[in-house]
Amino acid sequence: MLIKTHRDGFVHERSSEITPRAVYQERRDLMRWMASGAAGVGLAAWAGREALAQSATARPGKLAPLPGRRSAVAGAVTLEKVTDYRDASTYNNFYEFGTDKSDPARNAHTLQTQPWTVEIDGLVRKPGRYAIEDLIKLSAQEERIYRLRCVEGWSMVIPWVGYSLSKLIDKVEPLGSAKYVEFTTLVDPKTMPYVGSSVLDWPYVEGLRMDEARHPLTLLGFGMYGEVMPNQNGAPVRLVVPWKYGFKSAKSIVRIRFTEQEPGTAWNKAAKNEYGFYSNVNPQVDHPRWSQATERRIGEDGLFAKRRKTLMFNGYESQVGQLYAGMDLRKFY
Ligand SMILES: Nc1nc2c(c(=O)[nH]1)N[C@H]1C(S)=C(S)[C@@H](COP(=O)(O)O)O[C@H]1N2
Ligand SMILES: [Mo]
Repeated sequence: MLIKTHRDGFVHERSSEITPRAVYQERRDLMRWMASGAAGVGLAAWAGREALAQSATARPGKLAPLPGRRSAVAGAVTLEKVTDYRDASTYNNFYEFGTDKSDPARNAHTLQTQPWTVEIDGLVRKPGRYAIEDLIKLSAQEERIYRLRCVEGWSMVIPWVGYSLSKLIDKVEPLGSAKYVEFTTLVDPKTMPYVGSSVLDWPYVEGLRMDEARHPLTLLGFGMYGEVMPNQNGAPVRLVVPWKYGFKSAKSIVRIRFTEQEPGTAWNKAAKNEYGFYSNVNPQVDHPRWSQATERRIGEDGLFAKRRKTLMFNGYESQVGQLYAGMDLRKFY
């Protein structure tokens, strides 16, 4: 067991024995522990007050709990304050439902997430149409607190629930010729008011290089804050790639395709010189229209809230830096 604390505020786990938890998870455990009768009388009284005081924040969104989740946190967690559920579920980018940050929370209730299947095809031994229920059960759900930093300069800290995309990749057995993974998301004009607009070339498509897709930090997310994913955050299944700008984290995925060529992606098609295929968070490479050196943490607004310094690879450099060894990150932005 070895915990290494970095100045970037991260704890890097070196052992599965260590299971740091978000505070609200501890609250749940505390209540469960009390219900089991394990607490002594004095302790029970104290724990009862604690549980009462804290239960108000359990299931913050009042959505269904995500079945089968484990409280253990895998990979890196940040010790920074978790963004309020309210902010994380009302300040969103999901252009299918509008381009204002408040549009997805207002409009995404129309999204039909059941039934839902994900088509897996391309250069893979086990292609097929996978039901969302089977995907959820494919591997143990883990809670992971990741920063997500948007290309526009804001960030959040969110407890995601899901498992490493690599678990799914291993299961479907890509061929040796597969070098990239393409993610296509839903286009449904009946429920998505903006897919008729020309703001993007629909469907919203994203892509990762195979080694990025297989990296243990790359999360296939089914929920957040212990609950199923809110529609506006990309229900029922989305990517979370924490060292890349937020737009790489495709929401409401319907197809995963394994390819030999680098996939064309929605934002790259929309503005090639502004959004590259890699889109790694990099404070040294400015967007053509603004600096990427600092960011605003959602929930820390106000006249005197200081902007934070953006960290290389969003703070995940020690885990993902080697993926880009020798690459010119100004060219491959
Ligand atoms: N299908 C789809 N996925 C998407 C987007 C989108 O417009 N459509 N926006 C992206 C952008 S720009 C960001 S910053 C993140 C935002 O995720 P969040 O709202 O859960 O924070 O989702 C990404 N995934
Ligand atoms: Mo974004």
